[in-house]
Amino acid sequence: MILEKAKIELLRQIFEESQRIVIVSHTNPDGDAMGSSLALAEVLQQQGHTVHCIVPNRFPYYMKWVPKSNEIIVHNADKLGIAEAVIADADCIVCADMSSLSRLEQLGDSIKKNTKARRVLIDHHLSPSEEFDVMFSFPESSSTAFVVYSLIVEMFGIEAIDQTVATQLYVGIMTDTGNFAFSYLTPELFRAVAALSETGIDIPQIYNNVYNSFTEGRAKLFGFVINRKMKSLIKGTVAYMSLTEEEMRRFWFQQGDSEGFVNYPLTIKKMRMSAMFTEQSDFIRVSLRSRGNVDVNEFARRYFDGGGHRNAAGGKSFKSMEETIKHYISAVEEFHAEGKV
Ligand SMILES: [Mn+2]
Repeated sequence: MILEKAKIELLRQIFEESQRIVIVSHTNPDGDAMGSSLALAEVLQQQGHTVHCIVPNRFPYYMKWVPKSNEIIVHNADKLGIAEAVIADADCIVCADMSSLSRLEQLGDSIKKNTKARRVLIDHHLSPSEEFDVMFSFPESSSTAFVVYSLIVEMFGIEAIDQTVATQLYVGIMTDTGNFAFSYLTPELFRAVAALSETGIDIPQIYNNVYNSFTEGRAKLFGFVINRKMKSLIKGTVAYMSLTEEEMRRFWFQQGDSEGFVNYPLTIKKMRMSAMFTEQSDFIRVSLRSRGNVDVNEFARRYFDGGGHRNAAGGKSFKSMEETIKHYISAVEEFHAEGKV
């Protein structure tokens, strides 16, 4: 990862001039959103700043063990208005693991109201928007946590990474790489992981805390989705699954329970692309995954007003589940006709 000297100096200057720093991350925060935000917050606090982390909505229950996650302010559950107050007061706002303020909905509007705060982007999604004073956007990085690791080492030295920070960063790297199975597994990444491991973090325990900590309802829901809801198209090379609110209630659904389901069809050898449609209160969340050259970032942009990475992207649909699936099927056929899947 090449960090431009001039940009590092600018970031250093922004931080030096900012007593109150707010770090925000995306809706439905995942391990990388939490890990990268918390690690940066921890190091900036060590440096004497007042730092708050804010996410738009709750993170999954199996992430509650992450050190300092209890200090994250959840905007839509923040009855006292603490998030709004710290945003209004902030000298600097860092957006971590997201490429645009529009991904934050109302929280994004509150940020835009604070016109004096400098805005920093630290991210690895494609196509960042131009609303930042300084951007560290690395689509070729496996995770934002790895970008944060590199920035911390460059600005504050490896000594700034204690066990707490190392655990937080490892959660981000582990979850966004699918436990070191997805793209961008560079030697440089493994050197970073080696440095994290030097701090004495308990890697098998971190794995267990994240991947072996679900409820029985989640296991049964998973079986139901794969057995009853998975359908395939284009000679079994494209899959899709859907979950309605009624189905989720039947399995005592808790936020985060369907996380990762979309990856499962790709365990089938000839599968090239997979989609999961999850009903939310006012829209359908679309999650997309693919293998190799099949570009679901392009697919999400074209058909579902979304985006992300080449092999992992997402979007939204404001139609009914039935209409959404119809739209998906015709989109897949068009994509297939163009030789893209
Ligand atoms: Mn990420």
